[in-house]
Amino acid sequence: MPTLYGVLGSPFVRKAVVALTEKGVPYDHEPLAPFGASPEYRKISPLGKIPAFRDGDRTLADSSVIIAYLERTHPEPPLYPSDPYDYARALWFEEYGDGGLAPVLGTKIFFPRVIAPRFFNQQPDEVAIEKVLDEEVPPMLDYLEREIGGKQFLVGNRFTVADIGVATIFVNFQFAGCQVDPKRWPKLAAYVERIHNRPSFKAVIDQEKAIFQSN
Ligand SMILES: N[C@@H](CCC(=O)N[C@@H](CS)C(=O)NCC(=O)O)C(=O)O
Repeated sequence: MPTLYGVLGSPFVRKAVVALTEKGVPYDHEPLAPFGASPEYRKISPLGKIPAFRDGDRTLADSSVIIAYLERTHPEPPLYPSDPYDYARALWFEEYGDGGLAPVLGTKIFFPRVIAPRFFNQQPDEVAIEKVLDEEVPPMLDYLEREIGGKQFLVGNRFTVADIGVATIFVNFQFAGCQVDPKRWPKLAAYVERIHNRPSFKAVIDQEKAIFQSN
């Protein structure tokens, strides 16, 4: 059975968990914490980041890479569109989640509010966080509101890696006590709720709630 390395709570570990669940792949979970990765772990994940993945003697790092591998080893149900443009757009939204949303909603809001007090004994700078919420977050939510429009999914009328990559960050946003204001961004708010209610997302979110919403 393959092994997924990385603690729950990470938006990137969650991406891999959702993909594994959607594809019905059984796996062992090694809840390895990030930061201060051992030399042994760096052999699998050279940047020391989570998630990483082991499948027999094959090892991989990076959530996007892991999902791309799973798509080839377990093609059903597909998580990437077959149309070339839709395929590229799905990759774009995954990248928008990883490289656009995560550094803001994850690193600047979830990390200082949830992880730093809990694990590093540091209190959040709420003034800085409110500034991020006022200035950096709204243009991102405006963009996604426009992109979702009247659609159920971001790309190609079905659940894809685009939805995994974008919706995962909003789990951390919510654990940080934030929400997508349904009055200002009604389509995005409904979309996030819909994707988070899929069985694959819901199962991992329920496990994470037990960690992050307990005292
Ligand atoms: N592009 C990577 C990002 C992974 C990542 O940044 N993971 C964070 C935890 S959420 C991490 O391991 N940080 C530890 C570090 O940067 O040393 C992916 O998609 O897997």
